[in-house]
Amino acid sequence: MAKALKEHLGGIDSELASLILKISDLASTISSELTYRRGKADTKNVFGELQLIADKWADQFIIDELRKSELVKAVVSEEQPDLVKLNDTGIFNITLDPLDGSSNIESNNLVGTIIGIYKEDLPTQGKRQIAAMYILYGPVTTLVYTAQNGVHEFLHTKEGFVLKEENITLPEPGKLYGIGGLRKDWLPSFRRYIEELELAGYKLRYGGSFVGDFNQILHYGGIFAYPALTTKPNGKLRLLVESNTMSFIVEQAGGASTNGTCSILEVEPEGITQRVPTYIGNKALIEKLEKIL
Ligand code: P6P
Repeated sequence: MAKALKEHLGGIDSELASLILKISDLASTISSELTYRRGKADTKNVFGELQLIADKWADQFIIDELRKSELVKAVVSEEQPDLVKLNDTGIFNITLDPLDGSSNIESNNLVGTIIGIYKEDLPTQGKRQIAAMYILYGPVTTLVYTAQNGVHEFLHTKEGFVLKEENITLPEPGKLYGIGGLRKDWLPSFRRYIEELELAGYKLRYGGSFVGDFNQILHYGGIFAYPALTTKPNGKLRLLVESNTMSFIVEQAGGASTNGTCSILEVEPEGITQRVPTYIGNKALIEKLEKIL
């Protein structure tokens, strides 16, 4: 019988384990509600992006459930304009992208929930995370987490989340590349770097959701990037609620991240809405890219 998530979490701090388990309990409700929470809301998020009904519902649902847990002090969410205070006696601070890639809901492509867990008050550097996780709503629902104990993946079954793979490391040298933005807007040096990967036989996999595209890199190796663009020097991805979480996971899986000059986890946030050029994947690919950029 494959190990249950609760058993796997037995080796970490008990309050952190309780929080991760509490979050994992939300997965089946979120996944099933995607069937019904469809269409556009009539509001925009702090990034000026049109919110979907599912974005707003998932955001409120997760925040309400975290509040009930009494484990969480505050949340920074992609769908909230400011930090949301939950419990003064809470232990953890959370970064949250409730439904990353939600524009994929209409076309039934991958979406997911991205969560970073801190004890430090937010905003703070990504290296201060004590755990990071995501839930991926796809053909099946999976959960990936690290509590600085390696990266582990669980499959949602009728019996709950059971271990699918533990201590995941990025396969070398990797097979895939997935790059956001328009090719014409990539920096020339970056475009040449990608053309070299193409000549070396790397295959394009880009699905419009960071969490889904990252999950492919975790399993098959390669590089994902939402790069600096000539039109958007900081790219598109949000430092706190997207890039820091995935960078923490990839570095725990033997990979690397960079904003072009240093690990994304080292970037000192200037505020909760900061975007960051995001390059993430096999260490050798990231090191080579940093030299070029
Ligand atoms: P584009 C989703 O909105 C997101 O923030 C990431 O999940 C994804 O990688 C990116 O934006 C997709 O952006 O410009 O390709 O639609």
